[in-house]
Amino acid sequence: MSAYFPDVNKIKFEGPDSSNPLAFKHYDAKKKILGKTMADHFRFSVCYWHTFKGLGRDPFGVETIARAYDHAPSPMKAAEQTMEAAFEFFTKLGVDFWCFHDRDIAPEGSTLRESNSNLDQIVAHAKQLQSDTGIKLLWGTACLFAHPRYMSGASTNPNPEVFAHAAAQVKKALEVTHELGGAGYVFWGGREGYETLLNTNMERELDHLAQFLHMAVDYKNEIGFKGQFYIEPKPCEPTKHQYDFDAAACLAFLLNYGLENDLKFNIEANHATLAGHTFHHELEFSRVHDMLGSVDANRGDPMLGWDTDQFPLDLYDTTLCMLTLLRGDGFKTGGLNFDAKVRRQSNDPNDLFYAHIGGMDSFARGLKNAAKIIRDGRIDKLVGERYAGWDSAFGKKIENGKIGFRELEQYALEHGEPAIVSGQQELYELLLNDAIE
Ligand code: XLS
Ligand code: CA
Ligand code: CA
Repeated sequence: MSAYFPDVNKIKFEGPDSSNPLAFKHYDAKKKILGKTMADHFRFSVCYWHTFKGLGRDPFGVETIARAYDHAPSPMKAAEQTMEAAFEFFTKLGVDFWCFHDRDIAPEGSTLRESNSNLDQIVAHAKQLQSDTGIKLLWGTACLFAHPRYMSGASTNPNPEVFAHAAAQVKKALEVTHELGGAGYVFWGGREGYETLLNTNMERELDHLAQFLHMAVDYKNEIGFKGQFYIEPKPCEPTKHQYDFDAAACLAFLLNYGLENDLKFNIEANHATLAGHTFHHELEFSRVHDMLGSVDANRGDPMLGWDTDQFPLDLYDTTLCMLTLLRGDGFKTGGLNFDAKVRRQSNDPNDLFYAHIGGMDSFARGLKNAAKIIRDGRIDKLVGERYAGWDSAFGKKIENGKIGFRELEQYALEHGEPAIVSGQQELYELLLNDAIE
């Protein structure tokens, strides 16, 4: 298996002093950090859509990237070759997982039946490659946003026939994800939102979105698929106001419709920043609500402000992300999927390796830094001291609901002005900088 990336051998860990760009300097799969191997901490995954199907098209220009696996007499042959190229890439890079949308891996046919049969054929091929290589599926999903039928949404479409088509597509996507032993399934509502109040019945659309997810849960149980369901927040792009805006909006939606035990979150870094949050804010919000399931790693460009899906390199970001994950005891079913794409001017196949190696090394550094912060303990100690009042008998009484406004008024009258204490943000920042390597 060495057809599509002939210049690259298996990527090895060579340590921080290596000058070889096709080697890991920090990601050492078997190295243990805080009792767990790096591979188990990250459960790194490569996404099919950007890495193999993203060919550099943008609103101003056509594709700039030509891949050898696309040279084929038919779209199905190209799909087969792409799958082979993908598994060659996963193996050489040394990741354990991959992710896909149904329409990334097999071309849409002229009927739903034909699309399903295309998918079955490619899935059989993928299953064989999974068993040959030991690489596993982190999650599958359905593309419910590219075809014109979904221009006004999939499950939130004004037309129930479109709802039916989307249901049929998700039914099949669940079946093939199950067939491939997927550890999860993602719902990202690309066009589930609205542009204007004028033509939109928001109440019905939200109800339909929830109904659709309930049906998916029922079908999951019916076929015995044990993978975790995730909902992936994103505020905008392509829809102006998406119903799954951010983690808080998703939580409110799930609670409102009784779905909170059936889905967790797949948090994407660039979606957090588009929502006006930091990546670590969204992760921490999810963690404290026990909703953190999986991560789509990437970064935006602060100068551009749209969904640029660049590979993550910011060590502050990766450190704080790993700190949240470590505090939450890490991934269970989820993993760290690179939902990131090379720039359209990076049209050499080797660029795909540089991109992923850079991302994996950045997260490996983030993990080492986060472990250092935890071992060092100074930040945790300071936070403990900052909230120590809540551990006192008085603080406990409030937390345990033992006293109310009357008693609190009495306390305030007796004790006078509370001390005004520094939040010491600069000290924390200095300690963070001490850890960054
Ligand atoms: C798009 C989303 C999408 C989901 C899967 O912005 O990131 O790729 O991860 O449909
Ligand atoms: Ca994503
Ligand atoms: Ca994105």
